[in-house]
Amino acid sequence: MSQAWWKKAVFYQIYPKSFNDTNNDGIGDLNGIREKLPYLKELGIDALWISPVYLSPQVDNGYDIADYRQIDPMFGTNQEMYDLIEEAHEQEIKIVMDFVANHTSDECLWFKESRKSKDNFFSDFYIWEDAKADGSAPNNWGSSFGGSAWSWDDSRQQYYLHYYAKEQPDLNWENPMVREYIYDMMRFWKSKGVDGWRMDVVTSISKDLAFPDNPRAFTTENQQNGPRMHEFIHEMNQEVLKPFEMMSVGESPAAKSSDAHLLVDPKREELDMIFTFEHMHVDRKKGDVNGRWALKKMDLPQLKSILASWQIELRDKGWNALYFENHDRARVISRWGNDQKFRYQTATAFATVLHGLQGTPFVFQGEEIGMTNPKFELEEYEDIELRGNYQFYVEQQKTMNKEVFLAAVHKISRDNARTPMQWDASENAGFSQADPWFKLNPNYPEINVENDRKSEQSVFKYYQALIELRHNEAILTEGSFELLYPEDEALFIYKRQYAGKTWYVVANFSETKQEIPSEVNGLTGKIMIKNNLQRAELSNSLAPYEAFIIEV
Ligand code: TEU
Ligand code: CA
Repeated sequence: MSQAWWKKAVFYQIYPKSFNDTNNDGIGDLNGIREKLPYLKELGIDALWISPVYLSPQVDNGYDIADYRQIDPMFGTNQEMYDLIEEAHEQEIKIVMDFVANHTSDECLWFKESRKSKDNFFSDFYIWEDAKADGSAPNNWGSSFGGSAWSWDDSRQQYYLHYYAKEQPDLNWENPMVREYIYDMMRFWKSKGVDGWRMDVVTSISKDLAFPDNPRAFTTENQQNGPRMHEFIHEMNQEVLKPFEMMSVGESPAAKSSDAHLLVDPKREELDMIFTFEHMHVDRKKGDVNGRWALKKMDLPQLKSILASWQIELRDKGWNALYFENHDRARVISRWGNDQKFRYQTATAFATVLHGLQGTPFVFQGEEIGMTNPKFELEEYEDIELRGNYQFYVEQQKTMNKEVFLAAVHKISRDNARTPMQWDASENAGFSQADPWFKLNPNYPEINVENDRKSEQSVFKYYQALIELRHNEAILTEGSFELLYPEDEALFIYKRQYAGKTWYVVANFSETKQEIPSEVNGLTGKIMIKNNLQRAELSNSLAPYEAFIIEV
C-alpha cells in the first residue's frame, strides 16, 4: 500500500467560532472557513481539523453535542458543511471533523430520554449510579471543570457521571447500542465526504466500573485508559475507520511515550496518531493541590527529552502528531518564549523544532502569524473550565488567591488561543463587522495576517517555507532522529539522517547569545531555513531565539 496521506501532511486546526464571520453576527461560521480556503492553500496545508460545529447549546463551545448529524445554525446549514467539504476537496484539502463521543450535551435526545426512567430504550446510554447510603455521590471522582464528576438527577433519582461539565453527561460505551449509534454517525459523515476524525478524550470512553476512589478527591487519576479502552477503539477501527478509510488522531491525555504504541501501532488497528499531553506539562508543578494552575518555569531539558522519547519510541511502531498549540493550549510564544522583544524569533524557533521532527505537524489558527496570549481581566474570559476552576480552587478550596490564579490564566488558560483571528487592522480585526462573541486581543492593529505577510519578518512566510520543506524533503518524514546536548538549558539541537543526507535542526531558546557547540561548530552546507537573515555559516554565535536547519 502506498504511504498513508497523513504522513506527509500538515494540518491546520480551525476553531470555527473565532476564525471568520461572514454574516456579521460576531461568530465565525462555515462560509467564513470556505472564504479562507485560498488563504489556507497559500499557507500550504493539506488538511483541516475543524473543532465541533454540530448542534450544541455551547456550554463548552460545541464540545457538548446535542445532535451529531446537524450543523448548528450559528455556524450555518448542513448544506453549507457539505459545500465546504466539496470545495476543500477541489483544492486538495482534506477535512477532519471533531469526534466528541465520550459525552454528549444534556440536551441530546438520548440524555433527555435516559434521565426519564430506569427502563426506557435510552436508560443505559449514560452512566447512572445510586447514591451512597448517606445520599452522597458514588465516589470521589472529579470533573475537569472543577468539583465532583457526579450530578444528582431528580427525575431519575440517581447520579450520572460527567468528566466535564454537568451539561456533558458521559456516554456508556458498555452498551453496544451506544457504540452502534456512534459508528453509524461516523458512517453518515463519511457519506458526506469527511476524511477522518480528531477524537476528543477518546482514552476516557471506557470506565472502571468498580469506580475506585481517586487518591485525592476531585482529581481524575482513575478516569483514563479504562479496562475496555483498547477493545472499544479496536472495534471502532474494524467497524468504521478501516473499512471506510478514515484517518484518526485521538486525544490521549494520559499516554506516555512508553505505552503510546498500544494505541497507534498499525498492527493493532486502533488509531493512526494520538495527541500526547506529556510535553505540554513541562511548566507544571506535578501533584500540586492546584492541579494544572500550579506553574513553574518551563524546563527545556525536560521538553527535549519528552519530545525525543516520543520520536524514538514510536519509530516503526506508530506515528507522532506534533503540536504546541490548540484550542485548549495557550499561545506557545507567550507561555514559553518572549512574545514582546523576540516575537518573530520565538514563533519561528518553536516552529522550527516542531516541524523538524518526524510526525504530522498541526498548526493552530493564528499560530502561523505569531498571535499572542491576551492579558484580560478575570471577568472578560468566557471559558467554562476557567470559571469552574476559579470557583473550585479560589472560592471553595481556597488554595489559591485571585492574583495567583489570574497570573496562571494569563499563561495557560484555554481562552488564550480562542480570541478571534486577527486578519487585518480594521475594526474587529477583519474578523467580523459586529462585536465578536469573545474579546479580541487588543494588539490586533499591529499583529494581523495582512501586516505579517507584508513584513520582512513574516511568521506566515516562515511557516510556508517549513511546510514546503516537509512536502519536498523525505528526510523530514522518514529520517532518523538523534537529540544532541540533552542537558543544555538553552539550546535545542537534533540531527536527522536519511538516504545519505544529514540535517541539523538548531535553535537557541534563550534571550542571550549562545556559543555554537562543538559538534555543529564550523559545519558547512546548505541552510534549508533560517530566522536570522545574517546566518550564512556556522561559526558565529547564535542570536537570541535564533533557529535554522542546515544540511551538511
Ligand atoms: O479536552 C480534554 C482535556 O483534557 C482538556 O480540555 C483539559 O480539560 C484541559 O486541557 C485542561 O487540562 C477536550 C477538548 O479538547 C476540550 O476543548 C473539551 O472541553 C473537553 O475535551 C471536553 O469535551
Ligand atoms: Ca457568523
